[in-house]
Amino acid sequence: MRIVAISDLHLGVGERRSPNDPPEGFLHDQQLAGFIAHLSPSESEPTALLLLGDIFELPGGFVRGRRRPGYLIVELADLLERVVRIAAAHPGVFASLAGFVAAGGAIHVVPGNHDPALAIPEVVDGLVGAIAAAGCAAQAARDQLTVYPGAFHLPGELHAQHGNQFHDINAFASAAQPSRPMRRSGSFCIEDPLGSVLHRLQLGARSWKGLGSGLVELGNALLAIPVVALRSRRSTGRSIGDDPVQVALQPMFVSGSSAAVRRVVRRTLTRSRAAGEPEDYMLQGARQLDAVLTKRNHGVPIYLFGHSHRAACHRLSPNGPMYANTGTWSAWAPSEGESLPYVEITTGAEAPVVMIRFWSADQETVRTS
Ligand SMILES: [Mn+2]
Repeated sequence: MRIVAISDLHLGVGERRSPNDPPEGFLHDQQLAGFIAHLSPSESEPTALLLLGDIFELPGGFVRGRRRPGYLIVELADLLERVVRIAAAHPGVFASLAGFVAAGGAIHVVPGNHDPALAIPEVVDGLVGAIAAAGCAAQAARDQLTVYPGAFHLPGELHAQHGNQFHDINAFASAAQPSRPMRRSGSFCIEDPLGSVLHRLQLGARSWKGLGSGLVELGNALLAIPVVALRSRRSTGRSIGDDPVQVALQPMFVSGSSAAVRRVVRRTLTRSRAAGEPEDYMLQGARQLDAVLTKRNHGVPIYLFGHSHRAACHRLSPNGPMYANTGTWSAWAPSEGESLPYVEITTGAEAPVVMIRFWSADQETVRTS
């Protein structure tokens, strides 16, 4: 079985039409459509496409909604409308997904911190509908698209999750279910990690016009800090049981929130994005996760993440398991340079194989690093 993984596309609603729209982060529609068309699954080579988080700009991320500190409150109708608008802004991508489904391919989706609303079944229905509308049978889309709550785990072969659980400012207290229905029907309460509050704060601070809303966001951020800190402390004390996915989703791999707040202040003062990142958090998190899973006999030879936007493929330690990262196809790449990365995993052989590759519109020049 071949698993092809990409992440962090940050597909938005296209050009910003209102301040409530997140900025569009994806400019490679043609390349992505060509890439997905090229995957063409066959009986001799069954292929699954693994979409490893932050594929869509659905709340959290940059998207506005009503708020209470530490949470976003979003109407289901607005979420569904946003799915439709994202599909309309990226017709080639959705048509290629429909083509992939029609050819018998399976699509596995793991939500990230920019699309936690994918944990809501009605939103998944909306996504299925948008793919079907782009050119495949609704039943096929429903049967072949699966959303996994927080992580995709193949025992003995592969563990894949978005990776925000290792990132103190972007970790969810309950990553398997960051969205909860509100008592008032039709709206959902979604965890709003500090990182997304701060993104909005930065966007607001860029213009005088945005200053008013920036101040509101600042107040919100300050109120959210103790809520987020308390939330993650509570979830850390919770008994985690033995299920490898539940174990992997605990925000136990991140340090306390005071270090995060100090970094964020430094980042705001120096206006340097890099100043906001804890060092090597993804590798540290992956090593700790491997240690915890191995102790429980759930260790795997391949750990796969996204979120950092840095494509990678190497061993976690000499003779240790492999660490791979899908990087990003969005405009928010950490540097110019290598682009359009994907990770290919072959399972079912004696030992699963993982490699990072870079897509070029001219498929002849696809190369392996
Ligand atoms: Mn992310």
